[in-house]
Amino acid sequence: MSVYENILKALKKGKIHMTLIDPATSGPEGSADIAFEAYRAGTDFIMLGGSTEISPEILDRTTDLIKRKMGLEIILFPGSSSMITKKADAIYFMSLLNSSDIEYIVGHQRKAAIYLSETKIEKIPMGYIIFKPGMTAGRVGKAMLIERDDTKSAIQYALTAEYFGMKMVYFEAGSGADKPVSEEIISKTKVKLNIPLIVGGGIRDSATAEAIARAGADIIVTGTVAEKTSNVYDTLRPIINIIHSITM
Ligand code: 1GP
Repeated sequence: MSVYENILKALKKGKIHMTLIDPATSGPEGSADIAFEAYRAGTDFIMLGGSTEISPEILDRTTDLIKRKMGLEIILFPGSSSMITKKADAIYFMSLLNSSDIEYIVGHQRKAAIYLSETKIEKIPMGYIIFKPGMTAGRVGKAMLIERDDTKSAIQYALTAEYFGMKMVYFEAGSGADKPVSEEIISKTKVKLNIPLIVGGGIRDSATAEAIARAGADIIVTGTVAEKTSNVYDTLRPIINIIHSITM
């Protein structure tokens, strides 16, 4: 089964959690440690990447170390065309739909396409949409940030992704954001959307994760919370448990 099919299969049972790990922050060994603790805590998939440039060598090493520790599938979440390792299972072939810079809509993607065609890595087309405050991803990607109450733009972009044939939509508030994307925007988008909705940025505790999942997010991503704690298992376990308990 493909990674995407595994995601859909997992979603049939309920909401899922993905752990985002940025090797630029944690280094290869630190990233592998976080991945293993997140796996023990029940995370469903590992996402690897971020907005800060990481060399393919660091990504290769990080992926090797993670795979040595456990069998969760690794999906790349690249910030640029060079942030790719063929050792990963899949890549979000993502377009930052609300960027003001064509590079982030189709430029990096074009540069990576031939290389990707020569690897076995699975490409998962995904529409990436950044909301205020946007943080580093918003700045680097030159996003025309969507206001926290601009439901109409959110739905427009999400449906555009679906009608382009993308397989997922990602609503991003930015890593380390003070608040995640609003529940109202998530719920009003979800009723119109026919592809899985990923929500990330600013989710740090189980109450927030529950609210985001109940609003309609199918996949909840956390990153910073695991990087900042000294006990990844204890921190992630309640967040993941509550997400898995929601089957709506
Ligand atoms: C960032 O959505 C992810 O791309 C995760 O955000 O680091 O705030 O959990 P956090």
